[in-house]
Amino acid sequence: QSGADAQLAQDFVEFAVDAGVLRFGQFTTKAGRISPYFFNAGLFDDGAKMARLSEFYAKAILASGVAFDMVFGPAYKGIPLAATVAVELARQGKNVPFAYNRKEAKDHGEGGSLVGAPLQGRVLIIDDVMSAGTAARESIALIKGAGAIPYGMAIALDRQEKATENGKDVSHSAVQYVRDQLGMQVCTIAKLEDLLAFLAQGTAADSMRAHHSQVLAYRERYGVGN
Ligand code: OMP
Repeated sequence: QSGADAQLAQDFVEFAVDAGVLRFGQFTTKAGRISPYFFNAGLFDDGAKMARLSEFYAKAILASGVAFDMVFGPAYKGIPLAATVAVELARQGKNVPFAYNRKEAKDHGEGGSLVGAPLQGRVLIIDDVMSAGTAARESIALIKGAGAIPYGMAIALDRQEKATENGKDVSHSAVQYVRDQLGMQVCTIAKLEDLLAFLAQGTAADSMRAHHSQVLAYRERYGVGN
């Protein structure tokens, strides 16, 4: 992480905590882990927050240098993300088509489960969080099925924890799998390590520092290195 990326990550963690999107307590993740923190992107719930969120994504995407011909937002949470990130990318001089999917295939009207621009070329998937990687696998299959290339992935938070395969923990994270095994570029605004840095710093409120040891313990149990 360069200095600029680290600063962007810290600003983002602070933004997410202030917005109540990143919370501390006891949560059960999709993979069934009890987590002391949870990132709920659905709580970026007004125009100003969405505008700021899409700026973070666009900055992280453009700074990563990832190549892409279009963006794709997996239903449901990826849909507003892909739309607003496409708007922000256009504002920053890179106008690309965007598409998203429905979870339920329509049986009338235009039909099919894909909406928006045709899926073609190098597709950048825009999603919220990657934990164990289930959601990522679904999007990748969908893009390949349409004959396009799942080329990159942009996410807000990399939880840097062990992926699961057939219900079992494996030693690598979902991000590492997507990057190393599938050869895709993954660009993240912030990672678990940025959250830990935020919680450890002196300027964070005492209540935040109190969560530090719990998040650290969670990382001991489920975390992976870079
Ligand atoms: P995987 O599909 O296992 O990678 O988990 C990603 C999904 O988990 C997200 O799309 C969310 O539905 C959910 N999730 C969060 O939104 N925030 C978190 O902090 C943790 C999870 C999770 O359940 O792991």
